[in-house]
Amino acid sequence: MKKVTCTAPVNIAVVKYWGKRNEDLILPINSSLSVTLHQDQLKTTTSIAASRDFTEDRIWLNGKEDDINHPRLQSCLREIRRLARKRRSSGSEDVSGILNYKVHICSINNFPTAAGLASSAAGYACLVYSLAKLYGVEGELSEIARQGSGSACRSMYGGFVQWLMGEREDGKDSLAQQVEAETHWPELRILILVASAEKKHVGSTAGMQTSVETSPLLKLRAESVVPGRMAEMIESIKKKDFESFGQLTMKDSNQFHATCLDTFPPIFYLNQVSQRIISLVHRYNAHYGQTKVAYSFDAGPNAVIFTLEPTVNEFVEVVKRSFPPASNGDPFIKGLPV
Ligand code: 2P0
Repeated sequence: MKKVTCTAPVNIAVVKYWGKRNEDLILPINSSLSVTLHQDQLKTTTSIAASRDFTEDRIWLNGKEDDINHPRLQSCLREIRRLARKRRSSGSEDVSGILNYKVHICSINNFPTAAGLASSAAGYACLVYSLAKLYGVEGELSEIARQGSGSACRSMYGGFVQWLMGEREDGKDSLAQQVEAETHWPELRILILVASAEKKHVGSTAGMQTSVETSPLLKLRAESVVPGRMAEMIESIKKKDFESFGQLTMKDSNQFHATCLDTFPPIFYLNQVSQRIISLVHRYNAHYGQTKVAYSFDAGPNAVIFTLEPTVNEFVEVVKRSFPPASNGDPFIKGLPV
């Protein structure tokens, strides 16, 4: 029996991925860029055991057995095993024993999956990394993680990460790449404000498919807006220019939600609490005459707030004043250094 355990953190996109040009290989219509959280924060932990006593591959997610035959899960398993066989035939370390064994996979998130916080990104990144460790596979793995869930390829690296859309039909150049390491901008902080822990009504995979089919704004965004925005975002990160980073982050989130509204039938991810948070952030920034905090929303109503360390306590107080803790709990989760 051989066993490995690994963790992978959630990532939050500041230039959003929305839309595929190839559904099977998960090739996007635009490049995207994200910030990966620290390993000890919102993360997935996966343990994989391989044993000659196992009669079939099996998987448990948060303690409940799930379908191992899910096509995306099978893609990841198949691709890592293919690389392991290639490695074996090229005379590298002998992993022949465990390659013939079945695996049992246990994966848990340390955050509520229902809150809709990029659980598939951390989950597939962790699965692919753990499988690679089990079989002794090294090298570029983001191409495989991408085939589990698009955003997962960005969680294969820490810090600031871009996912290059690539041009090739086979997806070999659609890879994640670190832009700056996690040590680059130590003052940057992320807060997560839970506006609703309900499960989202329209999943990302189905939602982006309808957007590609029906939204002219999405096409315009992918072709004419994102290329320039990626370059500006990378520059603002390299310069640690929060004014520019924050503005680009908010504009990109807003444009993503505009494409959701432009989708037919329209998709609404933001709720009234999200809208109040947006107004609060703009009022706060207007008070100081500069961008001190920035919001970003994914395929759900929960807000991700980016700010710098000296602003955290004051902004948290402002949020608490605007959203007094309800009887069912505090809407504010925690301030996370990235
Ligand atoms: C992102 N999202 O860039 C964007 C922003 C949601 C909004 O990546 O079909 O779960 O598995 O490739 O990766 C959500 O999409 O979709 C997502 P699939 P995924 O983070």
